[in-house]
Amino acid sequence: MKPVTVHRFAENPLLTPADVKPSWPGLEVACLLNPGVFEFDNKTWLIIRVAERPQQQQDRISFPILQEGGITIMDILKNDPHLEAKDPRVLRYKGDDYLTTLSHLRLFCSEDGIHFREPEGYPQLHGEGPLEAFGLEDCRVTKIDDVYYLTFTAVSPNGVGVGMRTTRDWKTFSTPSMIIPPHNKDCTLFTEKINGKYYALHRPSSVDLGGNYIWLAQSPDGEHWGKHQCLARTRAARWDSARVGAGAAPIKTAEGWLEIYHGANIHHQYGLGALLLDLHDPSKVLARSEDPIMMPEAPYELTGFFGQVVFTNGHVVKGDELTIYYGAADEVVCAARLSIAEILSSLKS
Ligand code: MAN
Repeated sequence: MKPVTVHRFAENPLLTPADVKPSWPGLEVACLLNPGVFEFDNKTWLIIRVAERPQQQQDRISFPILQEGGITIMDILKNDPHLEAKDPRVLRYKGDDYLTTLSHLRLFCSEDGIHFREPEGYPQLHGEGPLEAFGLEDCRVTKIDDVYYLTFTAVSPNGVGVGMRTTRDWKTFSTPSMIIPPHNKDCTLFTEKINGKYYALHRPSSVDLGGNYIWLAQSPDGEHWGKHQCLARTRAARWDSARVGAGAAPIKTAEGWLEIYHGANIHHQYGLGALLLDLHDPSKVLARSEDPIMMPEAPYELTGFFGQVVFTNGHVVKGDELTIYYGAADEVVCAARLSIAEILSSLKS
């Protein structure tokens, strides 16, 4: 496969946890992750996942969870025999699973797509109700007509599902609703209806049979989803052997819908590749990257809260220029520029 040139921004990382104020007294921002991206009010906006936890003491793990009326801190001694904590992102205690950080979604905007600031007067989006008690993660934004559809991972003791909110002005939002139940994430809507139907990509996880594959769904109204089809599976012994998931909304090109997706191998190394889907019937996969387009390479991608990760779920398209915004090492927000024509041509070779 012809390699694709990836121009990482010289200013990377664009935002780090030190740039962001905690949302709650007693918490600190541990990581910034995986922004959704949209254009609004002549600016580029990021909706960033801000992951927080209390300052950590040497002998214990502390993490917040949302409960009616606010935040409760769980505090567990590291030598507690009921604690299983091998992964920095998740832990198991007395048979229940928890996240080590609590994430919410925060808006940042920029005139030049490089220097971002938190504007005044826009709300933070926090988990609401029992299906969002462990927070909101990895929001995709798709604009259809004048409505922005936010699809994100809603995490709770009930599992990991796809939540949705919609907005027109980024100040008022529809009531949260879970559009696809657990276990499912990495959901993005297509930017327009196809044959009169809304389309979305999503990623169920099947534990005993099947795996972490990218699926396609249709909807009459953008909220109720059905006619599910499996589009792309993991590929044994490759860069995307363990799990695959959609990134941001597919990009409409003359050759088909171009989707930048993430793939992880068994070593939890996350890279990016592309899928090309038929314009009129996106259940037809026309091409798929043999090799990754982008793998963790830069120091800020190799080490961090969870190293060896490049993960994108937001971009800006200007002609042939694709600017992806991405989470690096699950800790900082970065950007890179790629050519759409080059990606399409890599899919042919
Ligand atoms: C999962 C999600 C992402 C995260 C990657 C890498 O896919 O939790 O948010 O970036 O893992 O840790």
